[in-house]
Amino acid sequence: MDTAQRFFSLEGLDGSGKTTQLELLKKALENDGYQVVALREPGGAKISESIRQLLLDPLYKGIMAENTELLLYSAARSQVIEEIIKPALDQGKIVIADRFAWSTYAYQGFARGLGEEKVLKLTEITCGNCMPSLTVVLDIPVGESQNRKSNRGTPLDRLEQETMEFFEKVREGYLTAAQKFEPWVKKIDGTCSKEVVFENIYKLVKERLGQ
Ligand code: T5A
Repeated sequence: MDTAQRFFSLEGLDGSGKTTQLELLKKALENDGYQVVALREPGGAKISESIRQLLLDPLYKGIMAENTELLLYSAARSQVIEEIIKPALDQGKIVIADRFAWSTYAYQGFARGLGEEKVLKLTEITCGNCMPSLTVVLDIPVGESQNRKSNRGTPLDRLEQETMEFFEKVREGYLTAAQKFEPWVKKIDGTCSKEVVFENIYKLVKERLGQ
């Protein structure tokens, strides 16, 4: 099996349920006998986690330049690819990422307005052929994302403090990716119950693993 076939990512607006589903998927695949590495982006390696702190710190709201943001997300990704993802895939493990390159496409490409072309060019430099064979977008309306974030009761990070208009564009970016980059990017309804969302993700992942 091509190594990239064992690489999956979950995407969606903040609070769309990625972390919840990542844990369920990891457990299910381990029960099936796979070794699974799960990570979050930005993060997943020491250097990438340090970059995450810079990126999400509300202190830099209104200060961090758009290109700086784009390049920092890419730098964090480059490190986790080399240090964690490629070695794990080479060892025959499954890798599941809570966000990956399609976040940059939706947040920086669409919502920040940096454009598809620029982001895809940079993704090529950052990831090469180390791209997930399947990305599942958990689609929820922006209002639902806001509700889930406020129910969480913790302070909002720099990105979470963006406007409704910004998040509408993020959603549009994800929906565009799911249309244009089928079969690598697939959208599912993230407003269903956690159990139903999980069944849908698991089915897609098993299909991609050829089972
Ligand atoms: N970013 C990231 C970029 O701009 N560019 C990039 O290239 C990258 C990689 C990262 C931020 O950086 C931005 C995007 C982000 O703003 P993050 O840590 O990924 O931040 O932050 P979030 O996506 O905000 O993570 P969250 O943990 O808040 O959201 P999740 O993981 O999607 O949601 P989860 O599973 O924690 O669930 C949230 C709540 O919803 C409930 C859960 O119980 C929980 O309370 N829930 C459901 N409720 C009802 N029905 C369901 N089906 C539910 N599923 C979960």
